[in-house]
Amino acid sequence: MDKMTEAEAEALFAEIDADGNGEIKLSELRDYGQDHGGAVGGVKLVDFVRGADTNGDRRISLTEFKSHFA
Ligand SMILES: [Ca+2]
Ligand SMILES: [Ca+2]
Repeated sequence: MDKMTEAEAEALFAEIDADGNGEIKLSELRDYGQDHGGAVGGVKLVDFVRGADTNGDRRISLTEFKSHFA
């Protein structure tokens, strides 16, 4: 997929992080995916989590998100 700018990645992160706590959890991803065809930035959710969650806590921090997308 195409890389985003850092600002675009931050905007997308904020959109997915529904409760605004600075971490994306699986339920937030699922809710987002339901409105966006099961994909985030063109990446399937399961692959997204596997790729972006580098420390394995099953939540995506903004740092992880940006290092994955931007
Ligand atoms: Ca959250
Ligand atoms: Ca993580």
